Amino acid sequence: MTIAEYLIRAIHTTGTRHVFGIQGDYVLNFYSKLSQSGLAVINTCDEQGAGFAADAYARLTGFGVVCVTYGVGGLKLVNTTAQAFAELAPVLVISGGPGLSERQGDPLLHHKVRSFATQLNVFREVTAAQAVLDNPKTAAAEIDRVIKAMHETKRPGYLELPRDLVDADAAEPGVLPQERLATTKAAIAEPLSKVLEMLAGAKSPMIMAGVEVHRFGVQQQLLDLLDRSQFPFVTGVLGKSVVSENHPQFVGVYAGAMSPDDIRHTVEGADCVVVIGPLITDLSTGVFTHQIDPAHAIVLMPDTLMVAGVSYPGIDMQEFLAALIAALPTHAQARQAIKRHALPPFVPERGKAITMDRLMTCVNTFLSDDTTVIAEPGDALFAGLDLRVHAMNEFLSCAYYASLGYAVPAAIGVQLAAPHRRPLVLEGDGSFQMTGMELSTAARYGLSPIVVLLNNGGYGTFRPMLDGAMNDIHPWQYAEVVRVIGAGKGFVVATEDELARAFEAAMGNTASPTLIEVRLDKYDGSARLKELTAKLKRRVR
Ligand SMILES: Cc1ncc(C[n+]2csc(CCOP(=O)(O)OP(=O)(O)O)c2C)c(N)n1
Ligand SMILES: [Mg+2]
Repeated sequence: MTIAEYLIRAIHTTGTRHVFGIQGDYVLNFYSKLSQSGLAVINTCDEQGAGFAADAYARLTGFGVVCVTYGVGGLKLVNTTAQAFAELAPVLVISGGPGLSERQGDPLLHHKVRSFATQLNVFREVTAAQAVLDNPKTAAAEIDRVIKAMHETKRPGYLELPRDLVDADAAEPGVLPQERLATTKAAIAEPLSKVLEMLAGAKSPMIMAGVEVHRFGVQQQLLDLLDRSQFPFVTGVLGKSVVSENHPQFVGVYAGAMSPDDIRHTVEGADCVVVIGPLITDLSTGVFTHQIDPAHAIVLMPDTLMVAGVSYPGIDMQEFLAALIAALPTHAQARQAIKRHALPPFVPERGKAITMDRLMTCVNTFLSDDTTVIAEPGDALFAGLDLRVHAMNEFLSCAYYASLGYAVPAAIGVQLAAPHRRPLVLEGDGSFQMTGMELSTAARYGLSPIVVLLNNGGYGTFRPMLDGAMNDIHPWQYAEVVRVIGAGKGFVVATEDELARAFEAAMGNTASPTLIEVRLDKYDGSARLKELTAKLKRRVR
């Protein structure tokens, strides 16, 4: 088996069926093998689009692959890979590279930067494991090592394949070291009894679920815990939709002072909070305004448990949850009334100008069991937090690293990973100008995302912080983009009734992309965004 064949087989083993990217001469031979391998190669307009698409694919399926050429392609993936690292999306970056024979004498080959190791060195910072497959004897083992590290850490990996080794024979890999040791029962017993004691004494306990519930595959355990305890629960921003938001115990998304009052009161008034898999970041807590007293908190992280401020390192989240569910007394009925935060129904008012808050109310009514919302940083994300998505993993956002340009490419990854789903992109005009051309990729592969483009004339997020011409952008005729692409439907709406009609048409168009440009006031913003920007304002000056 050649190195290329081994690598392709390894990709197949992960369950991945699509590879995103753009070729170049350093990866051309490998690309041709990829295209004959039964894996679907998805050519995006730009490498960043491929990286974001693979990231969304990985968030849904557990593994994504992006394949590019050396330097000009690879280095464009640094940002998307950094995001995948920060937000736990296992994306394998495969880069072609100059052949080993070409590297002799350190010549100035095209796409080289400082040395032939530059790209590898850059990727060391943003991946969990890396390898240059420059030795046929170890290449297969190196591929296995990188993929194993990705599965364990849920973070990206990097493989560079010199072009003259694509067809080299790969030696069979040795056996990899065994999985990390599971924690023993003894380690769990003491913290478990403390946790049970805290929960038994609590009058208003609740659960807060974070993104790691999804990444580390404990969604079913969360559901079992909810069922057993009957506690109300909220999610964090990144954890939105870790389980269905139609769950009867779901209250809403908690983000510190950036939360509606009812959600805040439920969380901050609780006398015991079980926090599972949180990423406590500035943007997800209204700049660290969350108020969960560590003395009343039980915090489960993938390999550490905190009980009332005492840390128990080395405890496996999955194992502890299983023990907790088994030991917790069953509560057939909720001990407390669930006060669920809900958006009102949307009855469009004819001729009335649209606001962000009303837009979200409208979007909410159009969500179906198959809709997957991808909300871009900016007000699209913050206003979108109160949407009630129907099923698990139906709200995607890069709410921590927060790179603009994610949403349209991510929609491609979502619909290829789950063809029955309908991606609904919520994004700003500024963001759309970064990677909106990937709608062309969606059209090429027969996908049908709906893009709701919030046109507020530029970088609205910053206007309350520091206004000026730097927040303005060139006004495009956004709905005309579908004509340039030669596929899809475009709408421009400014009033509530126009919006409702455009949405109905969009839902009916399952054959191609739909773009709805929503004209908003330059200074309009959701309540959540206003709260966040007021806090951020103090930090920018
Ligand atoms: C790649 C990238 N560049 C810059 C930023 C900084 N940034 C955050 S929000 C924002 C404005 C986004 O404008 P738009 O997409 O129109 O959304 P709005 O703020 O108007 O809701 C910018 C430039 C970023 N997060 N990511
Ligand atoms: Mg904008």
